[in-house]
Amino acid sequence: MNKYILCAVLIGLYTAQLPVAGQWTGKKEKPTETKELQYGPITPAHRTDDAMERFRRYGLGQFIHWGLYAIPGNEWEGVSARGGAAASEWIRAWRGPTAPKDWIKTYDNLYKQFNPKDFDAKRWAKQAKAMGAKYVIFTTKHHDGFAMWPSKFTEYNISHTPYKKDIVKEVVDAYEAEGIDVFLYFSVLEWNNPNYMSGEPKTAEEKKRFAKFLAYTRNQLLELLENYPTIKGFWFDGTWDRSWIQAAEFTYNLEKELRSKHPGLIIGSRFRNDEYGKRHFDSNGQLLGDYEQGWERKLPAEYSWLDGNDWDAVMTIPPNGWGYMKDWSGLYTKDSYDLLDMLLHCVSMNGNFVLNFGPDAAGNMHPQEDKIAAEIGDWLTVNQEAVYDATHIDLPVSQYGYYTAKEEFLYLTVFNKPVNNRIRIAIQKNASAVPVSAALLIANTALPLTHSDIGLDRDKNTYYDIQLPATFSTDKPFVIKMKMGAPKAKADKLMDAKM
Ligand code: FHN
Repeated sequence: MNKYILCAVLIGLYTAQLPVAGQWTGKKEKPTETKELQYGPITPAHRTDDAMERFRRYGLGQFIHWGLYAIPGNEWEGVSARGGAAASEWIRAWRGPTAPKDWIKTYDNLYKQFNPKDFDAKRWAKQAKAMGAKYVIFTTKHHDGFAMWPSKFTEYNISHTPYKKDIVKEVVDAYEAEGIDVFLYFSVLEWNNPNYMSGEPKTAEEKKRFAKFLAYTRNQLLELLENYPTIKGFWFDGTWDRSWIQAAEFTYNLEKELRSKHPGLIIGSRFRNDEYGKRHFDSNGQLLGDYEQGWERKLPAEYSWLDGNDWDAVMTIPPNGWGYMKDWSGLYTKDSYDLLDMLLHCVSMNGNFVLNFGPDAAGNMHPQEDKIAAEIGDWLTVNQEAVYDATHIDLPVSQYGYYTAKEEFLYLTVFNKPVNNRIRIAIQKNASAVPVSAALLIANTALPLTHSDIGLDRDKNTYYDIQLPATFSTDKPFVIKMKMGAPKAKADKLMDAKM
């Protein structure tokens, strides 16, 4: 099999496990019939408790993928795994002509050299704080099964490395000391666990083995809640295999148990499925979990696609690859402008944007990640009012950027400044609140605002023009802050042409 076909196969394998396309590339199809479900949602689709209200206000999160895969950094002895492994944190699954001889054996012994000499969780947490992250999702265990905490349920854990110390605890303590909430990423599937299987257990022996795996998974999750009781939630992954899907009764009861042990725990829609195998949304189209957890390296094009659900979108800076990659050459790597656009895109649709960092084996972020963290932090320092605690507002979509709203204020974060420096705001003609004043947030300078009834035939909107200074120019997104108030007396109804 030549490497291009192999690559296509690997990418296919990697992407095949992603949520069903229809769920994330358009409005959700509503089932035509209602089924009586035993293993449907456990929590209401729109929780109103403090923990969930806090989740809604996060805006920006940090994802950290860190584990043994940081040691190879997507290559080995000078040979790139690009094309041989689907992603850097998937490097254990490196196959084909470029894969090193006895690679799996080599990989499964990497723990013996894991000793991040530069690791300083406090440094990471301070960087995340300065960036403006309000929560962090940290990989306790990825698909390779290596536990970054001293688990009692597997020897394959951090205490058996030269580093020895409990990395999960260090991260939890450091981030919470900075006021950043911690969520724990947990991969259900484990490539190297003899009791794991991707297919449905059929024989008595397979059923016995997989039952052991399910018990092990439950033990580790209860252990994480016991060891780190201050965490706010789990970010589950690796739940797409038939073996897990057929265990709907077990996963339903496990979710109930986790929630009972940790009131307020937040669990996304990727954890489990109903008894018909429906993931993320049950057979009746109801959200399974507290928020939509399928927006991975993709964003909803329209607010209506979300059906009012809470959601997060997780994003890599390189095109793909969540774990450390030494070599970013030849790849389009997103800059802070791209990522701020995605952040405002998410917040304008009531979602959280979670930016991924993949530290190297020594415990350092990639230099490009350091640069982007600082640039995002600088921008948010000045413009954070338009992001944090801001929500979606039902207005005609702006061609200039993204609307967010908070109390009596409307914010427009402009990414596309018109050549005439005139920002035209379309407001529904029957709106109860319209812009009554406008200012440039960055300098708090008032801007001229005029009501422009353009007279578009039968237009259901009216327009408010905000004029930026003719000399205004910037290479960064900027925010126009508008105070909203009751519309003034309507202009006389202009005659429409008799068609
Ligand atoms: O297979 C994983 C992948 O390695 C990575 O952890 C992403 C992050 O959301 N989740 C899975 C792919 O959907």
